[in-house]
Order: sequence, then structure tokens, then C-alpha cells
Amino acid sequence: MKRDEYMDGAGLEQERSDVLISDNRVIDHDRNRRIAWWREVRLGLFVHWGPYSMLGGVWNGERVDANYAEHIQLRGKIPVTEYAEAAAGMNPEAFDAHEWVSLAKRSGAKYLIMTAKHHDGFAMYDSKVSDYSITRHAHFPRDPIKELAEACEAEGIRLGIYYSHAMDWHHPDSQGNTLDYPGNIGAWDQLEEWIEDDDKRERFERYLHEKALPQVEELLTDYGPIGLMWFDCGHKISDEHAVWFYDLVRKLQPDCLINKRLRDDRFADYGNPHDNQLRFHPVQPDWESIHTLNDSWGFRYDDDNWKSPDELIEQLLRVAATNGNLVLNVGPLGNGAIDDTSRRLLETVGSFLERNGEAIYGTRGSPIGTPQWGYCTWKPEEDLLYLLVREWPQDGFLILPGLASGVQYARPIGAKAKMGHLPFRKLGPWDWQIDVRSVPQDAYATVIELKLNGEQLESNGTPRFISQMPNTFWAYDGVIEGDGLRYDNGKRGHDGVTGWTAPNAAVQWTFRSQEKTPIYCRVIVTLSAAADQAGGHFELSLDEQKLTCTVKDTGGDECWGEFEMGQLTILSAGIHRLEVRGLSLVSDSLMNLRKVTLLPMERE
Ligand code: H79
Repeated sequence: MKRDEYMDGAGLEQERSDVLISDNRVIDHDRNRRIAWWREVRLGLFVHWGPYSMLGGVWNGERVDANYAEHIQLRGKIPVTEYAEAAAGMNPEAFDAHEWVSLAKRSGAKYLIMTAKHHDGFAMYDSKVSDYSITRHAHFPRDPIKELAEACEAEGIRLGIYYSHAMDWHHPDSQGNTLDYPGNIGAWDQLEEWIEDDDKRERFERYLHEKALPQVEELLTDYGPIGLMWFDCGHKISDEHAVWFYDLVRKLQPDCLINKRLRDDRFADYGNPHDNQLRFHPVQPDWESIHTLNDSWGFRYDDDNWKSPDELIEQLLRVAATNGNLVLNVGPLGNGAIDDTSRRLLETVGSFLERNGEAIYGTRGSPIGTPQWGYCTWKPEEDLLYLLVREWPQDGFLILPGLASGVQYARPIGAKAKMGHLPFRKLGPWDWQIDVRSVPQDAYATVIELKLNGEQLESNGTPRFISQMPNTFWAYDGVIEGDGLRYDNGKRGHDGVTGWTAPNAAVQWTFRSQEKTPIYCRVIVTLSAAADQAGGHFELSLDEQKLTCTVKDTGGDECWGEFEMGQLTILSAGIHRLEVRGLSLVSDSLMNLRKVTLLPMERE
């Protein structure tokens, strides 16, 4: 579409062939075909790279207090002329697209998402629409996106483009920069606050027509096939604005996927929860979970808060077991080099996938929920289940809960494939037991492949208590009841339930036990509370048994503490209910609850 055509929105109706917008819902008949590749890949690599990478979180020799280095212009209150002056010095001679793409491959990622323009408005490619770019403003004689597109093509990696469409702190009519443009929409302003303000809306739309839409057009025209467009901060634009982008992408590259943050689920090929969200309730079957290796997306000198390989790999399993793709981020230095820690972390994920990739790539989410020992994935067309065992059974007998279907064989995969089949037997109608005593353990997760007998898979969704190990009941997976009580945003330190303002609000879990003799358990509760909440009471119950518990000061909201609250007994085989219910508050809210662990005790 030519630029002046979408200036006035003409022709949009006619252009929309595969999409109908009715009842405010996008109905897209072509999505299954378009998204097929993405459903297979399960791991992507995000790259955040721009002038902010050069600054690394430091301005004029001082550390800027912003977790995200790429927000330094806003958070450091840097005038746009000064930021632009710094950006002009970007000369990334160490940038080597082949090395980046090779790292993506070594990490096991199958797609790479590159920031073509972040909120700072600086184009990391040779834009003809705006001179504020790596080539024309910084006079770097190469086009990084072009080089990446070529390297990705050569290596069989799909290229995705991150484009900050809603915010641009350089363009005088966009959003987020009220330091230089006081009449603009502020970084924290909600859509409703300005959409009726004609001046703000018209100027913002001028930015969309002058810069954002034409740049998206360039990116989808000049760089070959783009696997996906990754937009951000879609809550800051209107439905009408979203349609402009949506139609432009569909017109130029009908097969290009669009992430949720163009606007919301209605325009999305797939969903995105919050950045760095550890626990989630996916609302779309196709969804993607994005994570930093440390705290910042863009390179930051003093960010040493690295996740461990174990945390990253567990997140990969958790996301795959819930039918999502994981995207890990790397923030190269301003000169284009990638630091050793990031490289090593990504390579460790890659070596896990090299050993165990068949249990991740091309799989669907678990049909049997999340067993206490780890995660499960599924290849329905091949009748294969993969058990990704993180907590190895002490006695060497793994209980597979919740599966009625027949099993043909069980075997370890990866390097251990030569070992042959493992003995297994049925334990009652829903469970199996696999003898894994001979299987050597992987440092992160040991994978057992199960070939099913080809019938329709029959599963039991009620989690099974496994008496050989601690059983954890995550508040995020519980059913919540009562005014105010809600799941927190799922990020680190916020992966519990919060808003416990009504005294008798409750979190409940249902599980089944198959043990005929009683299981005596110690009960550990993980909660957080500030000093003024200490002294509140709640009741922890298992069926008819009750423990009255007192809230203790853990040092505040994000400081989790573990407390042993007493003992409870699972008396018999059958369905049981575990519940935490408030009794009395001494402050505005009772506590945040993260999990309850039942720790079976050795029998006397
Ligand atoms: O690119 C990474 C982040 O920079 C970007 N998303 C990931 C993929 C991101 N942008 N915003 N946010 C994440 C959420 C943060 C929002 C706020 Fe702000 C920070 C609100 C106020 C300060 C940035 C500046 C967004 C609005 C103004």
C-alpha cells in the first residue's frame, strides 16, 4: 500500500481478504497455516541492541536508576538532543551477524527477534523514512538488519522484528517523551486520558503515518521474508490504530505473524503474558513467554543478577509443557560483541536441547497436567509422551500419574537411547510405574519417552499425590475464592496470590491419593508479609483436619519465608481437598501466599 493511501485509511476494507472484524473480534481463517512453523520451534532468541547498549545504564559517569538499560533516555531524563549526540557515536565494529545467528543456533533457538527500533526511536537499519538511524545518523556503513536477514537465511533461522510502534521518544508527535515535548502524551498516560484530546490524538496519528507505518513497511519490504513482527505496548494505541498496522503487515507479508502486543488478543496470532513472567495461566493456546538472562533487556554494565542455567531450562520445560514458546534475550554490547556470561548461559540451554530436543521441538503441551516430579510434553500424531523428570525418585521407580491409555514401551532418550526399553507396570486405572533405576540422570531434566498404544489418549486431570517425595501446591495453580484475592503478575517475587483483603478469602487445591495406608506429612507454607501484617491468622485444612496458623513478618511483599505449620495426614485413598483460608487480619491484607508443601514423613 502506498503511503498516502493509509494516510486517510482508504482501501482498508477492500484489502482485508482473510480477516473479518465483526463484533470487535478478528476472525482469521488463515492462522493455522501461517503459524504452523512457529508451533514447532519452541525456542527463540531476542536481541535488544541500540544506542542504549553503548551507554549500558550509565549517563555522564553516573548510574541511572532504571532496571531496563534500554529505557535510559526516559529514566535518566536525558534531553533528546543529548541522547542523539551520544547515539551518533555508535560504531559497532565488532558486530558480526553470523556470530549472533550462530549463537542462536548453538542455544537451540529457531528464531531470532531483533530490535529494529526501540522506544528511543533509533532505527538499527538503513531507514529512508527517518534519518535517525545507525546508517544516516551514526554513519555506520553497514545495515545490521540486512546482515542479520542474510545470516538467518543462510542458517535456516527465522527472523522476527521488534518494532516499538506505540512509543517513540525521538519523534516530536509520538508518546512517552514529555521532557522535550511537554504537550505530548506522557509515558504513564492511559489511552482513555488522551484519545478524546484532538490535538494529542492527531499529532500521535501524524507520527504513525509519518514514521511508524512507513518504517514497518520498509522492514517488511526490504529484508526478505519476516517470520514475525513483535510490537510492544499495544495498550497505548486504539483499535483503529491497530487495524492500520494489522492490515499493513497482512498486505505486505501475509505469512508474517503478529504478536499480542500490537494491541491485544483480537489482533494477535499468538499471546504474550508479562515480560519475565515465571508462572502463568495462558489464555491463548499459542503463546510465547519472554525472559531476560539477567534483569535488563539492553546491555547494562552493572547487571549481575543472572539467572542460573537450571532456572532457564526449567522455564523452557514449564513453557513447553503449557504449549508455549520460550524466548530468551541477549543484550549485546554497544560495539556488537556478546558478553561471555550470556554466551555460556545460552550454550548451556543449547547443550540440554542437543541431548533432549526431541522432547521439546515439535511437541504440544502436557495432556496430564504437571506431575510433582517435573513436566510432560506430547506428540499426539506420533503417540509419544515425554516425561521431563527434575526430581528423581529416590527408590528409582517413577510414578506416571493420570494416564489411562496403554503404553507400548518406555525408554530414556538422547545420549541414553541405546539403553533400550525400561520395565514398567500399571498401577490401578490411572497410573503407571516405570523402573528408571538403570537410567543415568541429566543435570537438568532426565527424559523418558513413552510410546502409547495409539488409542485416544485418556487422562485424569486431578493431580496425584506422590508419597515418595515432597508435594508442592502452588498458589498460582490453586482455585481462589473471595473478594480482592487474585493471582499476582507471575514475575519473580510476584508469583503467588495477593490482595488478601477479605478475611475469609481462600485458596484451594484438589488432589488424589492412591495410598491405602495413612501418609503423615509435615506442612510447610511459603508466604510473605510485612511487619504490620504479622499476627494475622489463617486456617490450613486437609479435608476435616485443621491447623490454625499465624502470619509472621518476612520483611515485606517480595520476601518469601517458609514456615513449618504442623502436621496433617492423608488418611486414605481418594480425592482430597487442601485449603488455606483467612481467619483474621491485623492490617489491610493478610499476606501473599506462594505455595504449600506437604512433606511425607518416614514411617515409624
Ligand atoms: O523491550 C523490552 C522492554 O523495554 C519493553 N518490553 C520488553 C520486551 C517494555 N516496555 N515497557 N515495558 C516493557 C513495561 C514498562 C513500562 C514502564 Fe514505562 C516503564 C512504564 C513506565 C516506565 C516504558 C517507559 C514504558 C512506559 C514508559
